[in-house]
Amino acid sequence: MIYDNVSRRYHRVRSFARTALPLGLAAAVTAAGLVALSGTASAASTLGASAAERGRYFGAAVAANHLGEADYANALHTEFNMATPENEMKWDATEPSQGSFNFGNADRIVSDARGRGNRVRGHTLVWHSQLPGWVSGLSASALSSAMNNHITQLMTHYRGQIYAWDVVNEAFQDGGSGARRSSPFQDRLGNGFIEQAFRTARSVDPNAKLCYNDYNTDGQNAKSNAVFAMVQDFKNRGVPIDCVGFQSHFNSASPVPSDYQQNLQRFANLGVDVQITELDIEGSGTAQANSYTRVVNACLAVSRCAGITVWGVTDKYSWRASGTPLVLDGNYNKKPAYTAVLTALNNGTTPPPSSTTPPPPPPPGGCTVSYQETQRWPDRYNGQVTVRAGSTAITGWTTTVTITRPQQISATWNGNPTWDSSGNVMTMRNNSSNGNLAAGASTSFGFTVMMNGNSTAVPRLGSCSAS
Ligand code: G2I
Repeated sequence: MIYDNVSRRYHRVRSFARTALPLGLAAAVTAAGLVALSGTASAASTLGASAAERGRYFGAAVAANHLGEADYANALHTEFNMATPENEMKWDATEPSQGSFNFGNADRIVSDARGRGNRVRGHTLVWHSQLPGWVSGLSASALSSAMNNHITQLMTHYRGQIYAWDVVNEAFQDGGSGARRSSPFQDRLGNGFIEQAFRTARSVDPNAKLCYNDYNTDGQNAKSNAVFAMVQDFKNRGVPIDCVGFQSHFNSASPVPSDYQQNLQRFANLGVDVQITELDIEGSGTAQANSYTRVVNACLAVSRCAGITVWGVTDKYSWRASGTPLVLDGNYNKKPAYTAVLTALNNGTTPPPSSTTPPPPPPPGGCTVSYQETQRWPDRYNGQVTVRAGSTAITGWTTTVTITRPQQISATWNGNPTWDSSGNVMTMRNNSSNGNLAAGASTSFGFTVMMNGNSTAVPRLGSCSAS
């Protein structure tokens, strides 16, 4: 696997190198590839790395049957730091007959992502589509139990491994009515099925974010107003909901709405995260690129926009392949849309250090490390460790960062991380371009920590060893 390995220092541009890593080491590398141009803007070289530096993720829908294709896996592993199983967690795949669960394909996607320190979105627990026939044949009370059991089995199997679940998907009708969509759940259990699903989900995995996900809700309209009213009601009554997913499937008949950002913001103002969950935009060239730019800029402008997932790695396997809606073409080449996304991400404001306290004076020889938090969101923060050489030059450094559970490191940049078996201790060593430090010179690496309910614990640094 190839990844871009670049050092990052405020106010100083450093050299850029492409490095091939042995598989075991590469597997421990999360989004990588950053180069700094200044203290506030930096030019990362992959989508995931650039998003991570801004406290966000950039993910892709993943199909298990393509993981064995080298080009697919390379593109996935290089560019993206969040994975959503495209079909493998759906009801027809996971519980094709009642009480008999299949997790094989979904497990492959989860372990592929988690093995690289990447996050996973669970998609989806309760949806009218890709629903096996047996579900539609149940009575109301049997369906209620079956729904609770399905949620419980999936969320138990993946407990602690899923960043956010699409608990309920597409429960509202298109058009101007704002009504609920007819489905076995709606028709037998009534409006309360959504609340029931969210309450059940929270009881099974209290650390996973629980999302409502839908399409044609990307701008303000009757459908998004209906979802908005539901989320507002849930927040008022204490029904557990943490996030709203905006699928964002766009084409000429359904372009990026002019009020896209405002719509994301009004949901965020209800006290939920917003996530762009299934982005694709049919088209090509500059027009497509410009639409992608608008979506990325909208997310970056909304502080509770946690990240963006595109609905596939390559046009080749898109559900709308003929519309070439993704950022890599059918041969995994970067399209203008890719460049537009990366540029928009890189132009986003890099959080400034929250404190200007200088690191302690360097000892003779060796190196020192100091920590500062650089930005905080409701659910996560970015930390930065400055590594400074002592009075003699060094050619490499290693230190450790220990986090307190349930906090979890979800992304890193500007170093080579490995984890102990508990996952609590990250050993970070220099990458190929930031190990050489002149006497007294410094470099830095960074990471994102998901707080998972613990907002007070601070990462602890080990000592710095130099070579
Ligand atoms: O339709 C686009 C998306 C809308 N939001 C919810 C998403 O879950 C949905 O994803 C699509 C997948 O991208 C398709 O891959 O959902 C479709 C089904 O509703 C998926 O298509 C299905 C085909 O219909 C099946 O024939 C096929 O067996 O994919 C299956 C697996 O390849």
